[in-house]
Amino acid sequence: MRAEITASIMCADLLNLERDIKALEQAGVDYFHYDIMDGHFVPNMTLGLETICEIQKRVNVRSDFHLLVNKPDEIIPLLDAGENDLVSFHYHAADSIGRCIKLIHELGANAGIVLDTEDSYELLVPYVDKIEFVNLMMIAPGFAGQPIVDGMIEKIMETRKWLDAQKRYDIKIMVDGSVTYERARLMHKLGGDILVAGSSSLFKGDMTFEESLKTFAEYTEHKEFINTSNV
Ligand code: S6P
Ligand code: MG
Repeated sequence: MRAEITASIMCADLLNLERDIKALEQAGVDYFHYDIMDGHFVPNMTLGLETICEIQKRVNVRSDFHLLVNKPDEIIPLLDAGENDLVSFHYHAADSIGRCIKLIHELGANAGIVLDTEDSYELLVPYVDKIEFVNLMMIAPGFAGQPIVDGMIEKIMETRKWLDAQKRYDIKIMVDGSVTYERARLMHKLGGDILVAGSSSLFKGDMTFEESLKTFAEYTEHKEFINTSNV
Protein backbone atom coordinates (compact mmCIF):
# COMPACT_ATOMS: atom_id res chain seq x y z
CA MET A 1 0.00 0.00 0.00
CA ARG A 2 1.26 3.45 -0.88
CA ALA A 3 2.02 6.03 1.81
CA GLU A 4 -0.81 8.35 2.74
CA ILE A 5 -0.08 12.03 2.12
CA THR A 6 -1.09 14.79 4.49
CA ALA A 7 -0.74 18.30 3.09
CA SER A 8 0.90 20.81 5.42
CA ILE A 9 -1.51 23.70 5.11
CA MET A 10 0.92 26.20 6.67
CA CYS A 11 2.98 25.72 3.48
CA ALA A 12 0.07 26.58 1.15
CA ASP A 13 -0.27 29.98 -0.47
CA LEU A 14 -2.04 31.57 2.49
CA LEU A 15 -3.24 34.54 0.42
CA ASN A 16 -4.80 32.11 -2.04
CA LEU A 17 -5.83 29.55 0.51
CA GLU A 18 -9.26 28.77 -0.89
CA ARG A 19 -7.78 28.11 -4.32
CA ASP A 20 -5.13 25.79 -2.83
CA ILE A 21 -7.43 23.80 -0.53
CA LYS A 22 -9.92 23.18 -3.33
CA ALA A 23 -7.16 22.12 -5.71
CA LEU A 24 -5.73 19.77 -3.08
CA GLU A 25 -9.13 18.23 -2.47
CA GLN A 26 -9.63 17.80 -6.20
CA ALA A 27 -6.19 16.20 -6.51
CA GLY A 28 -7.20 13.63 -3.88
CA VAL A 29 -4.85 14.32 -0.98
CA ASP A 30 -5.49 12.04 2.01
CA TYR A 31 -5.43 14.57 4.86
CA PHE A 32 -4.92 18.25 5.62
CA HIS A 33 -2.16 18.67 8.21
CA TYR A 34 -2.99 21.62 10.46
CA ASP A 35 -0.02 22.85 12.52
CA ILE A 36 -1.47 24.73 15.47
CA MET A 37 1.17 26.81 17.29
CA ASP A 38 0.97 29.10 20.31
CA GLY A 39 4.16 31.18 20.13
CA HIS A 40 5.31 29.59 23.39
CA PHE A 41 5.94 25.89 22.86
CA VAL A 42 7.44 26.97 19.55
CA PRO A 43 8.39 30.56 18.57
CA ASN A 44 5.89 30.79 15.72
CA MET A 45 2.16 31.06 15.14
CA THR A 46 0.46 29.66 12.11
CA LEU A 47 -3.10 28.49 11.69
CA GLY A 48 -5.77 29.52 14.15
CA LEU A 49 -8.89 27.54 14.96
CA GLU A 50 -11.15 29.97 13.08
CA THR A 51 -9.13 29.64 9.88
CA ILE A 52 -9.13 25.86 10.19
CA CYS A 53 -12.86 25.87 10.80
CA GLU A 54 -13.40 27.86 7.58
CA ILE A 55 -11.26 25.38 5.66
CA GLN A 56 -13.20 22.46 7.10
CA LYS A 57 -16.47 24.06 5.99
CA ARG A 58 -15.27 24.41 2.40
CA VAL A 59 -13.69 21.04 1.70
CA ASN A 60 -14.28 17.42 2.53
CA VAL A 61 -10.79 16.25 3.44
CA ARG A 62 -9.87 14.39 6.61
CA SER A 63 -8.22 16.54 9.29
CA ASP A 64 -4.82 15.88 10.81
CA PHE A 65 -4.22 18.24 13.74
CA HIS A 66 -0.64 18.65 14.92
CA LEU A 67 -0.67 20.59 18.18
CA LEU A 68 2.56 22.47 18.85
CA VAL A 69 1.23 24.13 21.98
CA ASN A 70 1.69 24.04 25.71
CA LYS A 71 -1.32 22.61 27.54
CA PRO A 72 -2.72 20.69 24.55
CA ASP A 73 -5.53 19.46 26.81
CA GLU A 74 -7.05 22.95 26.62
CA ILE A 75 -7.15 22.91 22.80
CA ILE A 76 -8.18 19.33 22.10
CA PRO A 77 -11.86 19.76 23.16
CA LEU A 78 -12.14 22.73 20.77
CA LEU A 79 -11.19 20.73 17.67
CA ASP A 80 -13.68 19.60 15.10
CA ALA A 81 -12.28 16.07 14.81
CA GLY A 82 -14.01 12.72 14.46
CA GLU A 83 -13.39 9.08 13.77
CA ASN A 84 -11.48 9.52 10.51
CA ASP A 85 -9.30 12.32 11.79
CA LEU A 86 -5.93 12.45 13.51
CA VAL A 87 -4.84 14.53 16.51
CA SER A 88 -1.28 14.54 17.82
CA PHE A 89 0.44 16.51 20.57
CA HIS A 90 4.05 16.79 21.67
CA TYR A 91 5.17 14.48 24.47
CA HIS A 92 6.95 17.34 26.27
CA ALA A 93 4.06 19.78 25.97
CA ALA A 94 1.50 17.76 27.87
CA ASP A 95 1.04 17.89 31.65
CA SER A 96 -0.74 14.56 31.43
CA ILE A 97 -0.25 12.40 28.36
CA GLY A 98 -3.01 10.03 29.45
CA ARG A 99 -5.52 12.87 29.79
CA CYS A 100 -4.70 14.20 26.30
CA ILE A 101 -5.16 10.76 24.78
CA LYS A 102 -8.46 10.38 26.60
CA LEU A 103 -9.70 13.77 25.38
CA ILE A 104 -8.82 12.89 21.78
CA HIS A 105 -10.66 9.60 22.10
CA GLU A 106 -13.67 11.42 23.55
CA LEU A 107 -13.84 13.33 20.25
CA GLY A 108 -13.86 9.96 18.52
CA ALA A 109 -10.54 10.74 16.79
CA ASN A 110 -7.24 8.86 16.51
CA ALA A 111 -4.61 9.86 19.05
CA GLY A 112 -0.93 10.32 18.35
CA ILE A 113 2.11 11.35 20.37
CA VAL A 114 4.70 13.56 18.68
CA LEU A 115 8.33 12.72 19.37
CA ASP A 116 10.86 15.48 18.82
CA THR A 117 14.14 14.69 17.10
CA GLU A 118 15.99 14.09 20.36
CA ASP A 119 13.27 11.88 21.89
CA SER A 120 13.57 8.11 22.02
CA TYR A 121 10.68 5.80 21.15
CA GLU A 122 11.12 4.47 24.69
CA LEU A 123 9.00 7.41 25.88
CA LEU A 124 6.06 5.60 24.27
CA VAL A 125 6.33 2.56 26.54
CA PRO A 126 3.49 3.49 28.95
CA TYR A 127 1.19 4.54 26.11
CA VAL A 128 1.68 1.85 23.50
CA ASP A 129 -1.71 0.30 24.25
CA LYS A 130 -3.52 3.62 24.10
CA ILE A 131 -2.49 5.37 20.89
CA GLU A 132 -3.27 4.92 17.20
CA PHE A 133 -0.21 6.64 15.74
CA VAL A 134 3.15 8.24 16.42
CA ASN A 135 4.29 11.46 14.74
CA LEU A 136 8.07 11.48 14.30
CA MET A 137 9.57 14.93 13.78
CA MET A 138 12.45 14.97 11.30
CA ILE A 139 13.17 18.65 12.03
CA ALA A 140 12.94 21.11 14.94
CA PRO A 141 9.27 22.00 15.40
CA GLY A 142 7.98 25.44 14.42
CA PHE A 143 9.11 26.14 10.88
CA ALA A 144 8.93 24.65 7.42
CA GLY A 145 11.87 24.46 5.05
CA GLN A 146 14.52 23.11 7.41
CA PRO A 147 17.11 20.42 6.64
CA ILE A 148 16.49 16.96 8.02
CA VAL A 149 18.26 16.15 11.31
CA ASP A 150 20.85 13.36 11.10
CA GLY A 151 19.70 9.92 12.16
CA MET A 152 15.98 10.55 11.68
CA ILE A 153 15.46 8.10 8.82
CA GLU A 154 17.02 5.37 10.96
CA LYS A 155 14.69 6.40 13.80
CA ILE A 156 11.68 5.56 11.63
CA MET A 157 13.00 2.03 11.28
CA GLU A 158 13.90 1.70 14.97
CA THR A 159 10.45 2.90 16.01
CA ARG A 160 8.71 0.52 13.57
CA LYS A 161 10.88 -2.33 14.79
CA TRP A 162 10.02 -1.60 18.39
CA LEU A 163 6.27 -1.24 17.68
CA ASP A 164 6.33 -4.55 15.82
CA ALA A 165 8.08 -6.17 18.79
CA GLN A 166 5.18 -4.93 20.94
CA LYS A 167 2.83 -6.53 18.38
CA ARG A 168 1.37 -3.10 17.65
CA TYR A 169 1.52 -3.57 13.90
CA ASP A 170 -1.57 -1.35 13.67
CA ILE A 171 0.04 1.78 15.12
CA LYS A 172 0.87 4.05 12.20
CA ILE A 173 3.96 6.19 11.92
CA MET A 174 3.60 9.73 10.63
CA VAL A 175 6.75 11.43 9.38
CA ASP A 176 6.87 15.23 9.65
CA GLY A 177 9.50 17.48 8.10
CA SER A 178 11.76 17.55 5.08
CA VAL A 179 9.87 14.84 3.19
CA THR A 180 11.27 15.01 -0.34
CA TYR A 181 10.10 12.55 -3.01
CA GLU A 182 13.37 10.65 -2.88
CA ARG A 183 13.27 10.42 0.91
CA ALA A 184 9.62 9.42 0.81
CA ARG A 185 10.60 6.16 -0.84
CA LEU A 186 12.94 5.22 1.98
CA MET A 187 10.78 6.67 4.75
CA HIS A 188 7.87 4.54 3.59
CA LYS A 189 9.95 1.45 3.10
CA LEU A 190 11.30 1.71 6.65
CA GLY A 191 7.89 2.14 8.25
CA GLY A 192 6.47 5.60 7.57
CA ASP A 193 2.75 5.24 6.79
CA ILE A 194 1.63 8.88 6.64
CA LEU A 195 3.98 11.48 5.18
CA VAL A 196 3.62 15.23 5.79
CA ALA A 197 4.11 16.99 2.48
CA GLY A 198 5.30 20.58 2.81
CA SER A 199 7.68 22.97 1.12
CA SER A 200 10.04 20.11 0.14
CA SER A 201 7.49 18.59 -2.21
CA LEU A 202 3.81 19.40 -2.62
CA PHE A 203 4.25 23.16 -2.18
CA LYS A 204 7.60 23.50 -3.90
CA GLY A 205 5.89 24.92 -6.98
CA ASP A 206 7.58 22.69 -9.54
CA MET A 207 4.57 20.40 -10.14
CA THR A 208 0.81 20.60 -9.97
CA PHE A 209 -0.75 19.02 -6.88
CA GLU A 210 -1.93 16.10 -9.06
CA GLU A 211 1.58 15.51 -10.38
CA SER A 212 3.05 15.74 -6.91
CA LEU A 213 0.62 13.20 -5.43
CA LYS A 214 1.16 10.91 -8.40
CA THR A 215 4.91 11.12 -7.84
CA PHE A 216 4.48 10.25 -4.15
CA ALA A 217 2.24 7.33 -5.11
CA GLU A 218 4.80 6.01 -7.60
CA TYR A 219 7.69 6.40 -5.17
CA THR A 220 5.88 4.68 -2.32
CA GLU A 221 3.75 2.21 -4.24
CA HIS A 222 5.59 -0.97 -3.53
CA LYS A 223 6.23 -1.20 0.15
CA GLU A 224 8.57 -4.12 0.27
CA PHE A 225 7.96 -6.23 3.30
CA ILE A 226 10.71 -5.73 5.78
CA ASN A 227 10.93 -8.18 8.59
CA THR A 228 12.16 -5.72 11.15
CA SER A 229 13.19 -8.45 13.56
CA ASN A 230 16.06 -9.20 11.19
CA VAL A 231 17.11 -5.62 10.50
C1 S6P B 1 6.88 22.16 11.51
C2 S6P B 1 5.58 21.55 11.11
C3 S6P B 1 5.61 20.79 9.82
C4 S6P B 1 5.91 21.59 8.60
C5 S6P B 1 6.23 20.71 7.42
C6 S6P B 1 7.07 21.39 6.52
O1 S6P B 1 6.82 22.55 12.81
O2 S6P B 1 5.19 20.63 12.09
O3 S6P B 1 4.38 20.11 9.64
O4 S6P B 1 4.87 22.40 8.23
O5 S6P B 1 6.89 19.56 7.82
O6 S6P B 1 7.53 20.58 5.52
P1 S6P B 1 8.93 20.88 4.87
O7 S6P B 1 8.95 20.04 3.65
O8 S6P B 1 8.97 22.33 4.59
O9 S6P B 1 9.95 20.48 5.90
MG1 MG C 1 3.50 19.40 11.55
